[in-house]
Amino acid sequence: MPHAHSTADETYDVLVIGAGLSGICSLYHIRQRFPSWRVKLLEAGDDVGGTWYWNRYPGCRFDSESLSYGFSFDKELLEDWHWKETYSPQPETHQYIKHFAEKHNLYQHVVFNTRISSARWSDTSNTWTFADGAGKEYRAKFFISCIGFLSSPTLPNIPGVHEFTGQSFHTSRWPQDLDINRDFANKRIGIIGTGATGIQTITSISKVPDIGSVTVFQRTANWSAPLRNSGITTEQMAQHRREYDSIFQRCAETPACFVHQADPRKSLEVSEEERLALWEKLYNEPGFGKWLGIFSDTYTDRTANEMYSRFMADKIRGRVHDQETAESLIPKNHGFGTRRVPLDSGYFEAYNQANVHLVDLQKTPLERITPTGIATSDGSTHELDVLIYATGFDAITGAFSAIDWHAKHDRPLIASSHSKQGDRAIWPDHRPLTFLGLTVPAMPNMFMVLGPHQPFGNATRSIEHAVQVINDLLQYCDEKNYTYVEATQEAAESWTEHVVECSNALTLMNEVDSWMTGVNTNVKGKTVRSVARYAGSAVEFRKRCRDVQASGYKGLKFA
Ligand code: N01
Repeated sequence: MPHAHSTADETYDVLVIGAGLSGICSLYHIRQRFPSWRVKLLEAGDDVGGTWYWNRYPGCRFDSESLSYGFSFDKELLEDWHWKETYSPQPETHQYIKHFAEKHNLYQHVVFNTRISSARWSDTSNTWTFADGAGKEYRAKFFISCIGFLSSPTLPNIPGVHEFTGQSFHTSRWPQDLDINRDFANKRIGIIGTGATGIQTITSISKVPDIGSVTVFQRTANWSAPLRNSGITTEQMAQHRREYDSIFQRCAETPACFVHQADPRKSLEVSEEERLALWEKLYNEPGFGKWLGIFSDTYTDRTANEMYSRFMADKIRGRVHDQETAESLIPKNHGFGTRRVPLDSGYFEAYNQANVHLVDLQKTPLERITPTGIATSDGSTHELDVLIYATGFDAITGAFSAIDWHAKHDRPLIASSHSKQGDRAIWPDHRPLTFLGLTVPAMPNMFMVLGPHQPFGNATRSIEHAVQVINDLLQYCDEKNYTYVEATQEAAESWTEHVVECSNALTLMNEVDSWMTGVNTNVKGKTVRSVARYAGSAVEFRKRCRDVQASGYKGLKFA
């Protein structure tokens, strides 16, 4: 633990860590429900927004419907806010979160530029003490972790990453004052990574009128399909406002809280004509339907998945002129939808430009970053002026690993660079152990929003639910005068077992390495697959939370 320059002189009732949607939503509801409580929110950045604050790369936007993403409890804001696009771009979403925070006077409760580096539990006072990088301390009875599951960026684990002398940065650390139309003119841009972020970034940068060249370094080809975004006029927005109730109701009924629901039929139950008709219809519609709205067996039945993957591969062939490039862009090692599918706005067409080049790292792997570019195994060096790392995140556990945890009995949460005591870690091998994804044994008085083992999907919908469950539990503690709540080891083991069982249903997804299955070549120790999220549907998750609540919080111990 770093030396503290100052001592916590105040004990907060609740500390929230992280000012993204989760943190802002938590802060709002705690202020509403416990007006007299001392509450603070600590945030590493200099504004609210979280994901939508940090990810300012060009092209960053929702690929779930804007209308399904706002806070459903703020009816006034739903009435006022005009989503300008069906899939909102990052600046607009960031503005939405800032506006919400301003409207509810939340800024005054946030301490910005404060990155927590250590946390220590005290059994004597039943409090947590947090220290930031400068050694300033904050003490709290309860804390809510809102630190995000895709918030800890990673750079490639290859030689020379810090040797490049041109401009280089990770997409989630995009320079705020960079204007691509001005600053990228006539520049040779290199991008490593073709996940959802890489695809959005590459598409946007390739459209810069005076761009010199764009060279994409692709290790794994990624499926993608057209987003089909469009603007929302004032008249349309007025109509949409009348639909909010039914939109949120639909989200409440689907497994991942999106508006899309799988077609209950199996792929081979219908004629080829009917099958193609559904696929074509969904392909031509906006949004995730083409991932989540198709036949129910597409991600469990290998033949069904292969058929749909062939359909999608042909779509890529139709979008890319050079068929050798098209073949490099079509995934061969995983079927459509077995990794998180990005939706694009002209990604594959970008490769039809003479100044956009694809380097297929399956054929010529990266050797090293040099001061002037990237060297690949065929002996070439790709000379670059700007190098962009769209290389993703130390997902799920990364933001936790960045903190030096001293939980009950001084146990580390994760074996990490901070702590060599791997065998005592609560999450050995980066494998989470949680109760309902909301709390962790040996971490008393700690709650997580969008923590591991919660359902992921439409983030705002999951956040609202988790915040409500946590607030109910805080109220229960308050009413009973409990100052201590902790998940039992048995309850956490049983929940984690259930999470793993549910994930077994995702047969084809489980065979693929990705951030969702916990593998990351850039992070030491993340070589073994683990289960990140609750795959048993958000509907079932909410039911299980209700059951625990109704049982008087069986699985938690109080004092
Ligand atoms: O990260 P990723 P992301 N050498 O991990 C490559 C959400 N999101 O930031 O596939 C070479 O998916 C890596 O290659 P490989 C969404 O949930 C949402 O793009 O590991 N390449 C991959 O191509 C998404 O899933 C939106 O072989 C290396 C890429 O970098 C999640 O965030 C928009 C490498 C990383 O892809 C993460 O997306 C954007 C190396 N050493 C993101 N290391 C919305 O639209 C990594 N790569 C809402």
